[in-house]
Amino acid sequence: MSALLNSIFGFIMEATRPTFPSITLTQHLIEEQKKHNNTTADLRLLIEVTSRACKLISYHVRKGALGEACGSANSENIQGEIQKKLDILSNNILLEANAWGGSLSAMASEEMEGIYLIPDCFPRGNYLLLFDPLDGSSNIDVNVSIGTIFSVLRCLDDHTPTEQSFLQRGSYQVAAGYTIYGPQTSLVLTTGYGVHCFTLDQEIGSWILTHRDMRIPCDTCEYAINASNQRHWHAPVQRYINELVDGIDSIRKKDFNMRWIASMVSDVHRILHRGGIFIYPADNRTPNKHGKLRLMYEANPMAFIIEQAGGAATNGKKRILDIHPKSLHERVAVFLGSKNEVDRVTRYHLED
Ligand code: AHM
Ligand code: MG
Repeated sequence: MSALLNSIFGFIMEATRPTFPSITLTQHLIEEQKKHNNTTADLRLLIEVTSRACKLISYHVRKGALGEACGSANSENIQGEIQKKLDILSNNILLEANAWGGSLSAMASEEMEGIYLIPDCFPRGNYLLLFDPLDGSSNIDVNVSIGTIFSVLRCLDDHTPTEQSFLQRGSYQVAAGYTIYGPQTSLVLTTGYGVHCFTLDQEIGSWILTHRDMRIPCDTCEYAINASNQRHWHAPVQRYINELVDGIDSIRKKDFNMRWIASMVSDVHRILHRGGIFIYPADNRTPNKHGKLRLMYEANPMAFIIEQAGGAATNGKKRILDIHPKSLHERVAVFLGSKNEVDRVTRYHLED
């Protein structure tokens, strides 16, 4: 009888066992610290607090039209873009969550013109945090995946940090990540030792490691670009995309597929999972001639993640992570994803 009970119990245990070991974000960060000595307690706290804030943003995103935060805020950010209520709410959630922890000195965001100094009533720490609180926010009201992108730098100033303290090359980032609010809520993170993806277990409220050491294949048959801007593109982009469109009839000798979600986190997330190239080029328009995306809190964190996963990221001519920023909200052309494709389109620019 007890043998029978044992085997029934064993069967139930086996049937209900998760198919992946449940490593939480906290465990993962502690293990990284043990292995690489790169994730100080302050950095861990900062990543945990930021990812906890993202759970709250995820909650508001999921509420959609049932919540209070849908629709336009009837205001513009520093880039002259119309802000959604959720842009502002997400920005405030990240500011409030990160103000008191003691690991940060200042923050900067797509939604704020200047930097945000940690108020005097809280301790100041050794790191700087940059974020795009809700990237792809034009998609909010139509229920398409959007996300939060963040980048962590060391604060090298002994004194009160200024905008200048943030203007460090992307290669100096100590951590970068994004969360994607889609059918699943996921957090993708690098601290310089590979790229790992955590899925939010909604029932228990924890980030669980679900994809360790993500790798981007060097070759791909998928590209992502807003093709409606074609008439504005520069010659190297025209040349590259024309070849992809002509597919098997071009020198590429294979057909390509196009995907454009108009939400960078979603396009990058797909590329991390199955390869591809994402392009937002500079073009002939003013004021967009330097590209649309922002270097410090969009291109840099994504470039760090992509490179850590074996891909490449350039502005068409040089590595994004080597660009020395001149201002907080600087824009940059972006070519990132599968290495062989990024190398090719970069070569086309250098040959031009
Ligand atoms: P945002 O930060 O104001 O949301 O803008 C960035 C977004 C990216 O997520 C996306 O790749 C791009 O803008 C889409 O641009 P377009 O509207 O030209 O398709
Ligand atoms: Mg954005």
